Amino acid sequence: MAKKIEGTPKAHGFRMPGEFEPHQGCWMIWPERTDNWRLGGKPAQKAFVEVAEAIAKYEPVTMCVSHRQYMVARESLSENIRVVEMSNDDSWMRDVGPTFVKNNEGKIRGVDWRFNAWGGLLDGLYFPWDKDDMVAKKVCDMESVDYYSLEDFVLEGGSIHVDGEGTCIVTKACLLSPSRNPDLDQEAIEDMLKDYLGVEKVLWLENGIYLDETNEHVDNIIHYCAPGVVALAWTDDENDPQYPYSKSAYDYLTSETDAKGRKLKIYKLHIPNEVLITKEESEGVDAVNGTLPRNEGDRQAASYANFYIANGAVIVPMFKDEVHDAMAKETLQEIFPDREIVGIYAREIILGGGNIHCITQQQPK
Ligand code: KQY
Repeated sequence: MAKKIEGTPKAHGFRMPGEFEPHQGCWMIWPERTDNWRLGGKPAQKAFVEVAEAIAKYEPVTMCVSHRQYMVARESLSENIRVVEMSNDDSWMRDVGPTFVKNNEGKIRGVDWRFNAWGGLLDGLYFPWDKDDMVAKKVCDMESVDYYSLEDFVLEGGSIHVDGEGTCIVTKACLLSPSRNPDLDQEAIEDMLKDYLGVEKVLWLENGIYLDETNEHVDNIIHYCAPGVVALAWTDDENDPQYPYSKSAYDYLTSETDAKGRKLKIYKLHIPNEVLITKEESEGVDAVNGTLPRNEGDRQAASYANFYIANGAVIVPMFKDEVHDAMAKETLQEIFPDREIVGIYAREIILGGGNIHCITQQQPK
């Protein structure tokens, strides 16, 4: 069993590695909520299988799944994917899983943040979320990875991006939202990030992706690809509501330096054409009181920045938008010349409110 540790990762010499550093493996959770995933979760399950199989070619994958769906997941996934039973409220491992930190001797520990379903009773996306809030601890237990537990500090893994060399990027829209840590101001939140991620500098974007239901997680608008290198969701269309969000992020980042004093190299990842929920898709989702409705015509927060960096590959969402899909792959190949760029059609994942980065969590080597 893993031990709960007092103190902070920073004080103990631990830091969160960049996602581009070597992985031990990847964690995911099987989707089944019928008030979030249409048609009983079946189309989403197919997409999750494709993501898991793609990643499993490059690193070990563990799929966590409820008792109810255990056999379905086991039968749907290849033998080399480990399937373990784990209670959950939904399938966003990035947000409910542990944030792994590492020291200079290569020792790994976990950080178990408080999870409140992206906003608790104020603007959270479902209730209850107690099973989700246990996932990080259970993952650490399974791996015998000791962990820091923050009972009073709410944070999701999708709301942070690090370079592994002292810099973290976040959005004010999410981290300063009154539904996360209303008693802490920006400085106090920044101190928590420094202590628990082992960083020295926090870069604060104003916004994320337009209409992102997580209060605009940073992992949907930007991705750290290497120290000093980021990929930013972008549009040239000044009439698109995303334009001011991306422009302000670009202007801010070009005027800033990272923790090591470097200017950032910013690659633009043009967002896809609008992804709107169809009538059929809307009708496939069960209406439940207290859960965000999925209405016909609603714009989805679709972005290519929501990719996963695996050992030797980048797994990127595709939207059947010939031009922008191809541009995204080309840009990513330029950024990652030594990794294979694997596109997965991800409409069924974005219909649930997130994308490939949101449903995965890397465990560093
Ligand atoms: O994008 C994420 N990190 C999570 C999205 C949650 C959506 C729930 N409907």
